[in-house]
Amino acid sequence: MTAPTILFARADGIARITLNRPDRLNSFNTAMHAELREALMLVQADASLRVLLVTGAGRGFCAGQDLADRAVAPGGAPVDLGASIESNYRPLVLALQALPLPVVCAVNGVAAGAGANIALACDIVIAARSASFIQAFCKIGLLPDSGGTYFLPRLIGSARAMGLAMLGDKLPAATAAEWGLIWQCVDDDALKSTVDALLAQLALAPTRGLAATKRALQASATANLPAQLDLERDLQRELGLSADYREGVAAFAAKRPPVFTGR
Ligand code: T3D
Repeated sequence: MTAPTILFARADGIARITLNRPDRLNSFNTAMHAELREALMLVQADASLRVLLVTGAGRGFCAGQDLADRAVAPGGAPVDLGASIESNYRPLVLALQALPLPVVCAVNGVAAGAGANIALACDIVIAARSASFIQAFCKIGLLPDSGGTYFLPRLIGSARAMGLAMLGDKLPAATAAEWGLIWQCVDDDALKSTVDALLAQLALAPTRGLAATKRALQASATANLPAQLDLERDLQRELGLSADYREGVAAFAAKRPPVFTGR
């Protein structure tokens, strides 16, 4: 029996996905894409979940596409990479972005190629100090995919995006945090406790409000100010009817901590 390419667990409102091909630095093969897709569908359908964690097993986070599945010797039969992106990477990025709950990515080691950009598609990225981000695509004649050309310039500006994408240099986690590519870089031995505390916090947060926040911040990438103000109005109207808003205001008035249910 082959080992699962991802590990998936759910408890106390927290879903955890661990990419699980450590001997290949958790690079993506077809099976891993399929198992990941299925897990994300389960997360999407489970209303009890309040937060999702994505991380990697072993010393790496994810080294992008498994290049052992791309035996394209010069002169050999070509591979349709567009089909691979259409059926695997594009739906994965869109699924992570569309989940109506916060997605935390714990980058435990090197994140290269699509692995780096899948991390950036998550909402809050925390990396271990020994981790790094590599836009490895240019080393094999490709361009950054999985949203790399979208996320990079928005997060760190065109100059840094261009440099990373064209040179494929290893960006240490500390520099990634300094540049604003990720939320936080922590010492390796603090990664687990930091992430666990964050997950516990988000599992008790007003999930609908966070989902609306995520949606509005994503929309701002392409919206003008009037459109963004309209979206804020519409989402705030919905949140004003939520149980968590009532609880938040009641708790404030009573000078007690709120007990949010995610509804
Ligand atoms: O194809 C499509 O569908 C289109 C979409 C493409 C998306 C992409 O992601 S393209 C980019 C693919 N990824 C890469 O080009 C990165 C390749 N890997 C590396 O450059 C290096 O492995 C790292 C910089 C990530 C880490 O280096 P290092 O020195 O820490 O580790 P290593 O020794 O290179 O790797 C450890 C093992 O993992 C090694 O196997 P071995 O020698 O112990 O048997 C290595 O071959 C394997 N490995 C690492 N990355 C991949 C991989 N095996 C298959 N595919 C990989 N991407």
